[in-house]
Amino acid sequence: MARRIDALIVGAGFAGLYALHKMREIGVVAHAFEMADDVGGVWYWNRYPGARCDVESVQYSYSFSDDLQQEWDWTERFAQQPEILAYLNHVADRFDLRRSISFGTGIVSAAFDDETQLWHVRDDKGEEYIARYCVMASGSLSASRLPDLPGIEDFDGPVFHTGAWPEDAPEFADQNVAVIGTGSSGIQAIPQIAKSAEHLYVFQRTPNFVIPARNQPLAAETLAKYKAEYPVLRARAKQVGTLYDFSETPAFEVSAEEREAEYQHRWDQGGVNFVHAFNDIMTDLEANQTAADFVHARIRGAVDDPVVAEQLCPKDYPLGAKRICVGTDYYETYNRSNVTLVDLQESPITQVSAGAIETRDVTIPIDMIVCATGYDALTGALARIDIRGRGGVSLTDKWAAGPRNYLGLMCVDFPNMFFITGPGSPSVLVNMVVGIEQHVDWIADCIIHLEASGATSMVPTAAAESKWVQRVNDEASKTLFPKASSWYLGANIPGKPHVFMPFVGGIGRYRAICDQVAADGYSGFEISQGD
Ligand code: N01
Repeated sequence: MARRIDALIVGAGFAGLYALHKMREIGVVAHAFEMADDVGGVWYWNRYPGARCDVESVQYSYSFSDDLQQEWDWTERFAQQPEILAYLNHVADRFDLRRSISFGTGIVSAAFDDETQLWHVRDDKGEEYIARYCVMASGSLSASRLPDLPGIEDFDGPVFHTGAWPEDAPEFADQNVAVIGTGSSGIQAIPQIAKSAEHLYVFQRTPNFVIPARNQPLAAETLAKYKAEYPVLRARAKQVGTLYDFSETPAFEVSAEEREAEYQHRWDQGGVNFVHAFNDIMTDLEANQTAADFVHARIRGAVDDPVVAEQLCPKDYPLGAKRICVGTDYYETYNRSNVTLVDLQESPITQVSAGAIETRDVTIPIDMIVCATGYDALTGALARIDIRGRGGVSLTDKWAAGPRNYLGLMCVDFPNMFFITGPGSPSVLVNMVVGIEQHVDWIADCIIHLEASGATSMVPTAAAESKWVQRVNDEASKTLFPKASSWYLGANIPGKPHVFMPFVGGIGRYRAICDQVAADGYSGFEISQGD
């Protein structure tokens, strides 16, 4: 017999855990389903060497409980994966969440019953559940993607994806290792693997801009200061996401020397703060070029071989239009005698054989392949579930030409199904934890409203949805973001429609819009009352 749940939550990462806690807090019977054997979401799976967050640990953490933020001691400026995973385990224990999570259980389908206005959900063990609400906390960057390389099935060594890294870490010593991909994951893994591999070959299709992390242990006084100032810092983070030093000055309003000094200052500080040196870097191509030129000069200064340095300089897209990367000793790693950069733009991969990767010009003996090839971002995890709304309409069909929803939160024909940090919301463009808390709090208020008014379902109107989709597009087109073939646009997935998915207007504006919608009695939504 199908088990009845008020709110069914898919995923037990940052989003699923907080959603579960919040649902309990508002008195809703909730249960979460998690494919992995434990909590953590992407931080469970991304155990690759060097994995760490590029948002400062004191900010990449929950704000919903002051006791939690006071009792947890971060040890580094940018936390490593094991520390973030330990934190999420602590949260799960501290708030007694595990008893409401089914681990090792994937949700495979969810179908809305038009008559009962309830969701019928099935897991991969064939169990069925009936839920009033579905909260999709399945992750924005969780559907990992292996590259379609000819002959890869014939390779006789191990093939790993950074986003599905085995718990028993592979040994790189005496191995010729290939890393394919130079996004955030590859950039973190490459310097670590280089330290022990016999030889590391980095297969680069597109170079990325890599800003030094300047990671360091978090001094006790710094941590204490953060904790003391949390009320102010968290309130500000609700408006801006991560607390960067956002400049209000356009790049050409200062002299070339001042610009250079500002870039140098931020480069020395480390981290994504670099991108906010001037307020028009993401809107004005010429301003952007000044930042790109600065990074190119740093690359040329760091890499001994001038040919390799040029291959590492991104020149085909604006800085920041692909997710900026933050690394440690990334460029310097190419000065090691056991590291070779293979530029796939000059010589693409033609074949993988049992013990080698062949490019157009060379055959490279390889023992192990590490794919740092990214994700089917924002929609991939949802597409793996057969989701059918009113009248049996499938979410995959509805989104065939690109994701459509209202506020990034809900879709026409999919009543009572909430998406967390999905397309159409600030999502991956802001501190994910801040985005998650905003979404979950809004959803909780919405459910309180629905329950109090005896409503059975809520769904956006077609007009509100269309207007929001247009707005997301319009906001993106004012920026340089669409000028790169990035996963923001779905460009990394063959056949995926090229639509800029996140809302670029910022978390503060987004929050105000969502709050206004709620204050207006959930304007843009149709709410159905029970019989
Ligand atoms: O994935 P990516 P990622 N042959 O898609 C290449 C977050 N994150 O896992 O650009 C050869 O960015 C592809 O090349 P190209 C963060 O938001 C955060 O690194 O398509 N190459 C690219 O170089 C990040 O942005 C953290 O030409 C192929 C790479 O693989 C997001 O996750 C850490 C290929 C994929 O880069 C995703 O990052 C890690 C092929 N067939 C991740 N297919 C931190 O917090 C793909 N590529 C620091």
